[in-house]
Amino acid sequence: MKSILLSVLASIIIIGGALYLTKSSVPTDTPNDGTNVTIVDGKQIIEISAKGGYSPIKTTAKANIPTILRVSTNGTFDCSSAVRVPSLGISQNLPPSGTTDIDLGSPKVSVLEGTCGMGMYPFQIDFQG
Ligand SMILES: [Cu+2]
Repeated sequence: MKSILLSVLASIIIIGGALYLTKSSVPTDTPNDGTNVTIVDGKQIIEISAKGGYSPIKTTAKANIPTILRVSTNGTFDCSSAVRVPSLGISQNLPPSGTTDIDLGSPKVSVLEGTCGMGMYPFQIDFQG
C-alpha cells in the first residue's frame, strides 16, 4: 500500500516537473497577443519590458493615434536599459527599475524598429491602419 502511494506521489512530481519545464521553455520572442497594448482616453499605450532584450519582441498596434511606449525595467543593468528608436531620433536611458514613458507621436502605418543602445537587442512595433 505504501509503495503504491509513493509511486503515485513520484509520478505527480514527475508530471508537475515536466509541466513546469514546458512552461518555462516558452520563448520570449513569441508574437504578442495584444495584451500589452491598451487605449486609455484616446491614447494608445504600448508596454514592453527591458531586461536582456525586449519583450514582447514584436507588438502589433494601431496607426494614427497618439501613442506612448511604456518601457519597464526591473533590475536591468544590461544595455537594454538604453532604448533607441532611430527613425524617430529617440534615445532614452532607463532607470535600473521603474517605468519610462516615451512619446511616439501618432505613428503612420509602418513597422517601427527599436534597439538597445548598442543595437544588439531589437524590438518591433507593427503599426497597422
Ligand atoms: Cu545592446
